Amino acid sequence: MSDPEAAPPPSPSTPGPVFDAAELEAARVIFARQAEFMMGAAAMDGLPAPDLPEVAFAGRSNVGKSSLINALVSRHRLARASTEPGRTREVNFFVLDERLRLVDLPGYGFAKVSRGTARKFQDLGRAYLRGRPNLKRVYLLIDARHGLKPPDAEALDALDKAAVSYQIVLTKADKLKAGEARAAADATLAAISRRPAAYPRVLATSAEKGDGLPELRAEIIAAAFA
Ligand SMILES: Nc1nc2c(ncn2[C@@H]2O[C@H](COP(=O)(O)OP(=O)(O)O)[C@@H](O)[C@H]2O)c(=O)[nH]1
Ligand SMILES: [Mg+2]
Repeated sequence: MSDPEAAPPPSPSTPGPVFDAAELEAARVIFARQAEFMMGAAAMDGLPAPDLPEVAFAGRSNVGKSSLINALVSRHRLARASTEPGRTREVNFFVLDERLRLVDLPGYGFAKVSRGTARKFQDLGRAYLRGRPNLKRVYLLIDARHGLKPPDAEALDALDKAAVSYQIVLTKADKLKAGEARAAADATLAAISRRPAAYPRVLATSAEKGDGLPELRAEIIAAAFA
């Protein structure tokens, strides 16, 4: 017998077990605890000791990495957003609840810096992704309005090659209608279906409105402490 109250079938972008209320709440509580900026590193030999699990946020410049980190921890200026470019050239480490680090990677697709400088940042990002034993997952951010672009495909290739587990997160979903954001997530999931290191769930988020943040917090906790 069909139940008129039953939830609609899951969207292809959200297969598998979704988090239950207790898991979402546990993640919310951790992300409400103390979050602080630890350090920025401009070279591999400046990284902190790999003594806590880390999850890293990667994506093109302006995709919303810093805004998403701020929104996850409900702090407006923890990871500085766009206005302070110096910081964006380093690998920035934030410690959450003294048990997990959130890592803001240099953006790729720089328009305003020289090719040589851009390469240097990207090399640092790549070196971090390849050589970090405590890196549990990378969140590759994609603007929900634009979808995967050639520079993103390069980043995905590098992640697949490094065999680092990564999950795609769509940003700025508030700029789309709900149905459009869902469709963008489904299309992105279809586009990465054959990529070996891609986690088979795509989240649509908004740092501005909070969409998808409870689920992303739960994903991060699950990945970090699995
Ligand atoms: N509407 C909207 N704008 C956002 C969102 N996240 C970031 N932005 C804007 O996008 C721009 C770049 O964000 P930023 O976090 O600095 O990107 P980053 O370069 O990847 O760190 C800023 O103007 C943000 O205000 C979002 O969820 N919704
Ligand atoms: Mg930033």
